[in-house]
Amino acid sequence: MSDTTTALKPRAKVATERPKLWKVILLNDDFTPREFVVGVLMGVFRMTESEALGVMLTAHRRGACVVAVFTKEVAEEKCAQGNEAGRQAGYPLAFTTEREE
Ligand code: TYC
Repeated sequence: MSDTTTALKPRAKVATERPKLWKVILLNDDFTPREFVVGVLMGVFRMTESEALGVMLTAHRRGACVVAVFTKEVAEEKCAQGNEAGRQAGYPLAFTTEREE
């Protein structure tokens, strides 16, 4: 019989926190043309035309729509790009960010 003993190494608990994510939200308004919103969604958020149309229509009907979820920095950058595209064209198009629960 062997007298070897197997000692279990105490292992440090590894914290596995989910990285925090931020939603980019598109807000409806009464002035920005629908086609312009679709173009911004395709250009800034790399959506297909039918994806962009769906998001635009949801915002139009319900007041707001979650566009996508990113890390904080990327969400803020995309949000700023979308707002800037509207501003440059003279429309009140508005995106905002919100931390995901
Ligand atoms: N409500 C706008 C219109 O009727 C279109 C629109 C949709 C504007 C979604 C913004 O986030 C928006 N021209």
